[in-house]
Amino acid sequence: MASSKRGAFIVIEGLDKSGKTTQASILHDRLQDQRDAGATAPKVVKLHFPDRTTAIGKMIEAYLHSESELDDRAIHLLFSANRWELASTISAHLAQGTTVLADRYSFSGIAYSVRKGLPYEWCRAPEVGLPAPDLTLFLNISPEVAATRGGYGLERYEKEEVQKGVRQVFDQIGRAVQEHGEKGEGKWVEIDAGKTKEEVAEDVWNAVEPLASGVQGSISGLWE
Ligand code: DGP
Repeated sequence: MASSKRGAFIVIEGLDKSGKTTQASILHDRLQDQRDAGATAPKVVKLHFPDRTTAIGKMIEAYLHSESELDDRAIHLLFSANRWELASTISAHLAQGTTVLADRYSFSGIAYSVRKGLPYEWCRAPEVGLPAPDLTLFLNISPEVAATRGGYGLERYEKEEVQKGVRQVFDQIGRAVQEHGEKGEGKWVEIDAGKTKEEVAEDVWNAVEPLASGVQGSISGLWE
């Protein structure tokens, strides 16, 4: 890896049951294999948001399990704070040349809360300035197909009508990111997540490979 390169920040987004966690794991292993092969490939770390291990993450988990009720704005800010808790860790990894994979990020934050009726700009505001992804892979699946994948669990948002609304907001975010270009938001690539696991993994890899050895330039703040 050239010393001027920093690590790439890659985000995987999508509805519940779109295969994000599976694909993040396959991608992580593939990047790790590259490194194990002795090449000068970057280190790689994988994160999942919400990170349920922190004090804030535990409050989020209680909410998702319907063990607590919170005002829509309060839970929105907790999800955002949960990302801010890890912001400096993400930036440090990237600066050290480590590739960072995140299973969900700010786009989920906006999509799930706008679906509840909160204003888009209000939802976006607390995300501004977080480390900006270089690439967001949106695993695109219809809410109907997602609902057939092993069924939903018991968590708060795992209902087809909720997912339909979330999907609409994701579409709006994707269009906005694609229209604004890459500055401060990174690139948004839609992946057809209705294909087989192996096919999706291949499409994911094709999008990620150009960034797999690191990227040039400093880390920007999201929407800055
Ligand atoms: P997951 O651990 O990826 O299954 O996510 C748990 C649930 O939380 C899932 O239904 C999506 C939702 N979620 C993830 N991130 C956010 C966020 O930032 N805000 C809100 N409101 N919901 C989120």
